Amino acid sequence: MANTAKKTIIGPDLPNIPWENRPKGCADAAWRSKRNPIIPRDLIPTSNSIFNSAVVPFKGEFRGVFRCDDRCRNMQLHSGRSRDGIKWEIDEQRIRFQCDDPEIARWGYGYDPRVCWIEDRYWVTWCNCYHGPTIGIAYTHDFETYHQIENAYLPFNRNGVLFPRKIGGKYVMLSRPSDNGHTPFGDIFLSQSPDMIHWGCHRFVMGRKGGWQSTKIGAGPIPIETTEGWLMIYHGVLTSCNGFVYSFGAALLDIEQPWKVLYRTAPYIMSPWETYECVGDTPNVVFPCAALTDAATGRIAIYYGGADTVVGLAFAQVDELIEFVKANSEL
Ligand code: BMA
Repeated sequence: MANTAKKTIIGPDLPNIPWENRPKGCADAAWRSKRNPIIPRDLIPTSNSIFNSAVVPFKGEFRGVFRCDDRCRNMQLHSGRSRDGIKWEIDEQRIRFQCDDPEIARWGYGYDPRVCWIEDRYWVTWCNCYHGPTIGIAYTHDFETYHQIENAYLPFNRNGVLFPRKIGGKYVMLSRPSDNGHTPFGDIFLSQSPDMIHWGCHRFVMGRKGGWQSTKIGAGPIPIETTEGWLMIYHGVLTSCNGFVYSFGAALLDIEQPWKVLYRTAPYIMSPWETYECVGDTPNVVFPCAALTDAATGRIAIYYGGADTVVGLAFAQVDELIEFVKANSEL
C-alpha cells in the first residue's frame, strides 16, 4: 500500500534502515538498540577502541568511516562496510588518503569522522592534525579511494559537520573553534564555501547553556532536512567533579539561514546511563557522529560512540523528536 502520510524528512527513503520499535514503557525521545554495543572495541585485531564513527547508505548496503584508536593509542580512520548497518566489517589497514600536496598529505592523526553525500560524492570531514586539531576534508566515490583536499580552517577546530546540500549556492559547514587540549569551552559556528576549499562568511549558531551543555557543545550527525527546519543533533558537555560528561540533545535551525536557531532542547535526549557508556577509556560519554533516515516512515537511526570505546545505536521517530525539541525548547 502506498504511504500517503505527510513526510517530515525531506530526503530519500531507506527501507532497510536498521530499526527497533520503542520498548514498552519507554517514554524517551530516543531509545537504545537492544544489540548495543553494535561494534565492540576489538572488532579488528589492532584496535584498542572503535567509537565516534560515521555511516551512510551505499548501493543498497552501508559504508562508513570509523575511528579506530590502535594499540599504540594512535587515532586512525578506517573504512568499513555492512549489509544491514548492524554487523560491520572494518578494514584492518587505516585509510591512506590520496593527496597531491605533501604539506596537506602529512598524516598525524584523524578522529571523529562525519560522512556526507552531496551531489555526486561522499565527503568526509574529521578532526585532522595540522599543527594541532583542525578540520580535514576528503571525498570518496567508493569508500576505497579517498582524495584529501585542503584543511577547512586554521587550527584549532573540531566537529566539522557538512550540510547535505548547498544552501544559498554555497557549501555550508558547522564547526567548533577551540584550543589544543581537552578544550574547556566551545560554541557552534557555521562557515560557507563556494568550492569546499575556501571557507568564510562565518556565523555564530549557538553557544553553551545550563547543565548538560554548560562546558562546550558540538554538532553531531549531518543535519537532517525536515519540513520544520534542519534537525541538528549535537553533543553537550558538563564538567562534573569527576570530569567531563558528554550527552546529546537537538535543535531546529532555519532552512535558508541555518545559523538561526528556532528551537533547542533544554533537557538532554540521551546521556550516559548504560554500562558501555559509563565505563570505558573515557567514562560517561555518548558522542553521536551519524544518523540514517527513512523519509517514508520518519525513522532515524543514530550512531554514537560509548565511553570512547565502542559504537552504539539509538532510534527515534522524527515527529516525536521534533515535538520533544519544540516542547522542551529554551533559546
Ligand atoms: C572530545 C573528542 C572526542 C571524545 C570526547 C570525550 O574532545 O576527543 O573524540 O569522544 O572528547 O573524550
